[in-house]
Amino acid sequence: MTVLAGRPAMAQMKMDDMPGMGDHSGHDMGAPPRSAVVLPEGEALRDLPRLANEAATPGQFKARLTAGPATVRFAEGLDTPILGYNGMSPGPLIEAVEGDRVEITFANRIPDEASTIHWHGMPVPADQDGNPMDPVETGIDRSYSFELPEGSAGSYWYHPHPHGRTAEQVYRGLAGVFLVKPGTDPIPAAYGDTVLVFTDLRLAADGTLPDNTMTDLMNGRVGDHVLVNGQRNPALTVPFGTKRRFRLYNATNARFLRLSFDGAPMTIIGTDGGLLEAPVAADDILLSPAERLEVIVSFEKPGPATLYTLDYDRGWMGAGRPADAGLTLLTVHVSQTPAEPVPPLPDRLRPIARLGAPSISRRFVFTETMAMNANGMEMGFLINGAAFDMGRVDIVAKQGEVELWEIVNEADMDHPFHVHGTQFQVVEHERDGKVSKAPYLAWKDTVNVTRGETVRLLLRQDRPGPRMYHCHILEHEQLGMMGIVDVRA
Ligand SMILES: [Cu+2]
Repeated sequence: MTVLAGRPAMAQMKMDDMPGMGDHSGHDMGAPPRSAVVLPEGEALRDLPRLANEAATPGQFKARLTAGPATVRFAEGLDTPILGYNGMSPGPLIEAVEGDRVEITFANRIPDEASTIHWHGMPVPADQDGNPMDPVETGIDRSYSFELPEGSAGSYWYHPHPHGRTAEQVYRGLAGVFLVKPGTDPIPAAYGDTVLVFTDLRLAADGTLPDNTMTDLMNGRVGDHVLVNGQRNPALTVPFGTKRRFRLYNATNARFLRLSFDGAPMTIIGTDGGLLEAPVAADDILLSPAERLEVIVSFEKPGPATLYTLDYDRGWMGAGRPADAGLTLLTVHVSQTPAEPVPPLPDRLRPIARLGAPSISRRFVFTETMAMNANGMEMGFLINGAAFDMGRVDIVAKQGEVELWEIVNEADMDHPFHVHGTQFQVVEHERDGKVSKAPYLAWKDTVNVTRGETVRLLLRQDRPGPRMYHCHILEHEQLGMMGIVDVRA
């Protein structure tokens, strides 16, 4: 971290402006208080409710999503006010098929706040992508419409992206899954298709969601309870010999999840933008905020198999680094009953065309700055020395041209990098002069850039218009770590 003296901060926080920094006790410069609220565990894993398709015509998906206040009961006897889509968090699961025409009417019923819906990772036109430049004011309905091109099947999601309020609206509950299915799926249907969405809950003793503290703004908000589909350590029962397809979503603001299944081998079959070319065995996986992975888990022996977290040091400012390791997120009870025989996983899943030689290369340097002055602490999360400015185009790109982007992390924390409007291919990582190739060819929209690391990726924007690129620790995005690429025909 660079310490600046007397320089105007690009993203300024003054302690007396901050929620919880003034009069009430319990919030201070240090770690947020860890709540003693106990959440029930071991309930049956719930399927995410689906958003019903109201279209009568095949090939169309039409529905309505209303964002607004809702109440949920995470713990016995405590009502928690949240924000939900159609009254729920995670929001309803949207499932559409490649080639579908999608029209979703968004009704913003969040009191006194603008919002948007950003279709994270999806190939939608720039003016349909819920940019901060296109706010939907409270009380207003707007329609988002787009087509899902052939080849776009993947594990996408949706969440708000309003200027300055994304982090808060997401931790208050606004995020949902958007699955795009292919016409024909190479993964055997007998493996099922189970979505696991990870969110991160901090619950005060009175059941409310506390405001962000200074620690949250520096590190990103990390809660007390990692939830799976809104539940704490839910349970699933399967016959032994089951192979199950899981889609893992990190929908937290800022929690890095290094995960493993104990006693059940895991095979990666897909990333953010859909299937890999071939399956890849993995002992453990890292899901940084906003990333997704598809895995096949083989439950080969009877008994419990748990999905749990391993330690991962993503760089932490100040006190209160949360304990990352040893959290049980999901418990699978593998029964003595043998499963019906299932087809094997195919050796080849689909071809991925490698993006060709880039016509231009660009460099994005991530830094953090901090300064103390008479007004309080000023922090900046910057890209190429600048904080986000909605009125500024940072770079101009040409539609349809392959570009090489070099993301350089000169900061003290990992920053997961995300670009809107397209999927990219990671080429290599460089650290201390040592270059390592990406382990497999894949379509991704979010990649973690560890501190001190450089990630090189190839991307092509096929649709014109302004697109955001930013750190997906949402508090960092809010404090300036975002830019605009204007794609021109
Ligand atoms: Cu960041």
